Amino acid sequence: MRGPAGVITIGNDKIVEPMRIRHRDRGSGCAEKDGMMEQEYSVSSIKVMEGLDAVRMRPGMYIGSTGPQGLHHLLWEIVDNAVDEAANGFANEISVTIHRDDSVTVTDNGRGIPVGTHEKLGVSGVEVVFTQLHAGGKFGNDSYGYSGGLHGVGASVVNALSEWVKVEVCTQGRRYEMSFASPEEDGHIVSGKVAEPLTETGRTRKQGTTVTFLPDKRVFHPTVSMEHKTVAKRLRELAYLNRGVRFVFTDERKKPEERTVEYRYDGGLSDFVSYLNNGQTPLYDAPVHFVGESNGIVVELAFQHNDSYTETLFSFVNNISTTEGGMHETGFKSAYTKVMNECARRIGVLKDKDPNFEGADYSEGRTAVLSLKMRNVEFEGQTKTKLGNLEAKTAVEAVVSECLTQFMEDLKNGPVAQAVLEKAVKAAKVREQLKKEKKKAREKNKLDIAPLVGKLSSCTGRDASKNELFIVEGDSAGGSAKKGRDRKFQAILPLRGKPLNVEKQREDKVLQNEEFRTLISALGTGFGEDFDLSGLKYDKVVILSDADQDGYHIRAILLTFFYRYMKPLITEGHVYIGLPPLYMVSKGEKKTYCYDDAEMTKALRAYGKGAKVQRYKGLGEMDAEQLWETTMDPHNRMLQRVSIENPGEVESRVTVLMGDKAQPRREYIFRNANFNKEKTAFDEFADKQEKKA
Ligand code: TTJ
Repeated sequence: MRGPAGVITIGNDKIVEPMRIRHRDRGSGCAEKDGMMEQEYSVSSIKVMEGLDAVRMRPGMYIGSTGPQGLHHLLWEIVDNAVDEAANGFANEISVTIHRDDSVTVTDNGRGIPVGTHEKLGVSGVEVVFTQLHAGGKFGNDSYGYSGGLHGVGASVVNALSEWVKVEVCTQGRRYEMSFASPEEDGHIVSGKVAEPLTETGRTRKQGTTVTFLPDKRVFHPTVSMEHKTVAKRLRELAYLNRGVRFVFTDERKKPEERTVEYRYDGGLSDFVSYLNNGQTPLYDAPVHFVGESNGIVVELAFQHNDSYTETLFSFVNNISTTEGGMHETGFKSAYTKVMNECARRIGVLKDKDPNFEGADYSEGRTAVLSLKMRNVEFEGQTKTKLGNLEAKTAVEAVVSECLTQFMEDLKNGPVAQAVLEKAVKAAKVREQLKKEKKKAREKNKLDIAPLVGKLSSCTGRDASKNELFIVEGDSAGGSAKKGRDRKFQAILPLRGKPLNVEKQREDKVLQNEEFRTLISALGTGFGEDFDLSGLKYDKVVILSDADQDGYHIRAILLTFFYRYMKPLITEGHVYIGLPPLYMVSKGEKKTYCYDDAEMTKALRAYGKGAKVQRYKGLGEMDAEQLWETTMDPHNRMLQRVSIENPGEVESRVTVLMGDKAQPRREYIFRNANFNKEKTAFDEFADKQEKKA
């Protein structure tokens, strides 16, 4: 960072600087003298890349969707061009008008799209901007300090997806007009064709660009009518982000008295923060606000604390909202915490022996807006609204460190420093208190849990590496399991009814649930943060539930419980699903257990005449011997081991592997027939985890 020169203003003072942001890093930055304009940004500096039909073919690739969002995107593409002109200091008024026929007009009072002829292409700048994909000053030149990321280059995209476009440019005393249209010719649509070439239509004292377009009904569904609220909200936001620029929004569909709204905020982000804090009680009278520059990145920040406990942070990069956060937010928080801790020590709020306050202590009740202007933006994340550029973190850290330190060291800002630190002191106290209470609660629960083993039928063997715990659905199946088991190494825990679905509960509620407490105490591992695998008293924990919806649900709940509170139990491979057969086919003394319909049909055929089928609707229908034979006997049974496949991919896609000594044929049948046929508890579980992640 190049010293305090980058700082435009700081603190509670009203900002009176001109709106122009200069980019000192590049020799060929924005023009500072009007006379330089032509050299700085000539028609030939526009590079050409692609044709328009591609846009018609695949609108989604360019504007995301052909629904309402895509429709509004058209407007933002145009508005961004005007905002760029304003942000670089060449315009201070932008108006947007929605007409009754759903066409929209955007006007600025900037320099005007070039009307001269493009060197290589031999057509006017206006034509290049509206007919060449990716044309615009944003690629390969320095006429603008930054560009709006994916935005602001799409005038040609708008043309391609509009029924018609009209452009008017006023510059150097003359008015020019041009229009485009997308007519249907020979059964297919010609996108964005020149309808009337660029013509000088008179003299004028005005300056600027006016673009009117009608979104194409053949592209957008269900409507080409833009929503008042959406447009108003974005224009207001842009007004906050572009201090001093006047945005005039007219909606001709409204009653005359509601037709026009104006947004202009000379305080910029300060005003934005005040607006967000509206209805709250601020802890000091005006937002802290500064702008700085580091390494070609312009960083602007405003914040103000209120007496609530919630943090509000809005961040933007090139006027685009970064709702998923990213590097700039990371840099802001780390620098903020560092500076405030230094401040706390200097003032003596923190003594030598005290630990630092944490980021969360400072963010309570803090409303902040962070806005960056930079080049080569990389958006990441699920909705591409997370800033990925590492240099943004460095730049924000540099600017915030310097500006915030300077601000906090200034004696006249003492009240702000005091309010911020007082808030942090309280927050840290509450945090410590909560930590203690949580610890106490956990210890209390540990004690409470000890005697709760009543329902468990434990095994006699003491070798944990051989022992198995069967969690069995229902008392009657539990009874059979108790009778049928090998008590040397098999313990039975019957579950009555459905256990609590832990996903919907807080930890303390889960602990009050008797089924889970019994389970936790039976396993001997503790749970949650205190989980300790070395205490595990069973090598295998087998869930035995019916092959019906209820059974699947119980399974899903138990797995979720293990996943949330005893994850290593799953990752270390101790959790299994017991698989009881669905049918028994018998004839006289002979019998075969079948695990799906195909197997059953095959057995029936093999036995021939006189064969009988019994269908097991639930575990309860099997007697003790049958349950042992089919589901519990290690030599015969089928178990699935539960594991988490590829934790990096999704937090937890739970996969089921065939385990134990099951016969390969059965494995095959199971994997290919049984599980693929219907949505299982595992799928439900995995779905849920996926959704959560
Ligand atoms: C071009 O080179 C001379 C100085 O101005 C540059 C320019 O393109 N300025 C400009 C473009 N101002 N406003 C626009 C613009 C405004 C709207 C509403 C729509 C479009 C596509 C561009």
